[in-house]
Amino acid sequence: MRTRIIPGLTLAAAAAFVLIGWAGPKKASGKATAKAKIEAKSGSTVTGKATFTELAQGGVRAQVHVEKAAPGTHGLHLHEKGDCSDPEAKNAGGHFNPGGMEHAGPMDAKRHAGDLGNIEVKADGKGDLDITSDMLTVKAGPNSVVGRSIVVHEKADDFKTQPTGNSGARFGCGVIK
Ligand SMILES: [Cu+2]
Ligand SMILES: [Zn+2]
Repeated sequence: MRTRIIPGLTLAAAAAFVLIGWAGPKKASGKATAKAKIEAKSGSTVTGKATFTELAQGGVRAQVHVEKAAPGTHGLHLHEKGDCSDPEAKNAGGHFNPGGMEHAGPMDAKRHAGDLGNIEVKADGKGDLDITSDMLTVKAGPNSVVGRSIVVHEKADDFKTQPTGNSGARFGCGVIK
């Protein structure tokens, strides 16, 4: 009995997933997720990836993974321009700041929309950050992450120093598409 029902349910679930996927946020916004591939800059070896997912209740979940990074704490921001072509990622511009706020930490109500805080890199050179932001969207609009860049820094973000958090060189950069 069970073995008969389960394949049927699985098929139904798969069909429902496809239908919801087509009729849901993807159609309304054009896109429900965006991604970035992080490349090494400024003589570093860091690589990685980031996925941005539009949440049903609003806001965006950002999942970031880095490798070959120096163990420790590294500032992580979205920068204004989706341009990582410069060897030091200078073309990425400043922190993404559509609200005209001061630089701060990711838990501060007043902050740059691009202030994702810090990512912790372990002894093996790998680090992960999974964070939700109510100041970002994937869908088109002034706060959309698409067309911006994600930047991993040399040093920790102190959440205070204006306008960068004093996190040093741009060690990794990826254009968000
Ligand atoms: Cu930055
Ligand atoms: Zn900032």
